[in-house]
Amino acid sequence: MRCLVSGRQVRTSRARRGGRKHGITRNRISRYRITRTGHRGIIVRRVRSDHTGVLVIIPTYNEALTLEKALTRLHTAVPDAHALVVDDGSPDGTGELADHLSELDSRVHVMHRTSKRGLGTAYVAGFDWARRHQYDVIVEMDADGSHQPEELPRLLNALRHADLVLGSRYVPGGSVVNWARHRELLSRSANLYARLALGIRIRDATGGYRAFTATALEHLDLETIASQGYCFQVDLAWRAVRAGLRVVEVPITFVEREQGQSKMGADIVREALLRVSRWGIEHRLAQLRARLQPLASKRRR
Ligand SMILES: Nc1nc2c(ncn2[C@@H]2O[C@H](COP(=O)(O)OP(=O)(O)OP(=O)(O)O)[C@@H](O)[C@H]2O)c(=O)[nH]1
Ligand SMILES: [Mg+2]
Repeated sequence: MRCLVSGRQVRTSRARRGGRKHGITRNRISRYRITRTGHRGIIVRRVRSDHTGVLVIIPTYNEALTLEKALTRLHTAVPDAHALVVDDGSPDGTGELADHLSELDSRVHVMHRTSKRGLGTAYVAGFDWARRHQYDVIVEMDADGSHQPEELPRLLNALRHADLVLGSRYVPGGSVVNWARHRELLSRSANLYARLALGIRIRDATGGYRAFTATALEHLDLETIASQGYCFQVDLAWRAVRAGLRVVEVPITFVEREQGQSKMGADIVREALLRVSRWGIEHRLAQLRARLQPLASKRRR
């Protein structure tokens, strides 16, 4: 496995792997009850028991057909993981379904927001919840089955030697199943553009199957994130690289959703294009300034 910041090979020796499951400390927290915050109409339902260290955040909008299966698969693959469903008032009843599943399973938590406000803001709200409840590892995962929970143990294993692990469709061993050609082309082009504009080596910066250490998230300045759609993923990866975090990619098989509808739209593509272009220009200008500065000070002397 290669670290994308230093370019160094990351060691995963048996000796270093031994010990704790997933290399994660088990944090215990006190119980808490239904919390209602007036802030943006967010309601967090109760948690009934102490938890272990992994929280999988699952943002949902109209995923009633797929959510239950995703949670069942998650808990079969990683029984100790907790899940936080962040639902944006889905008209199809996803939020109510999530509440029901949470009643049945103490590992499932639900955050309700009153309206659809984008993937990025859903994750930022989830990250904040994870921080307040002291989870050690935070995972991003879609509800539509595209991100296979069976691959999560590999991501968690890789996190033993990284700050951020990106599930990657575009490194050797990674793949995409059943995607329409135009979707794959769009995704590959977006990644190529991000790589060139930002000068990063990440092959799949737009993917949304990831694992962070809690400490890594603290370095990402989450309160300043304005990205709403899927460029949020590029934003986070870019921030991680600039913060000098150890970012690694592990191959995943991304499977096109079989049920429900995609929320991908032209506005999301436009936002990504504009923001990545702006970050790229700012980055190149900063590089240029850094190169010119020694010349300018030499001339002054
Ligand atoms: N809370 C919340 N979740 C969202 C929002 N938009 C998308 N999601 C969820 O984010 C995840 C990814 O969205 P998808 O529509 O599957 O987008 P995608 O995976 O890029 O596109 P497809 O490959 O076409 O499925 C899913 O679990 C969605 O339900 C939103 O505005 N708010
Ligand atoms: Mg999807």
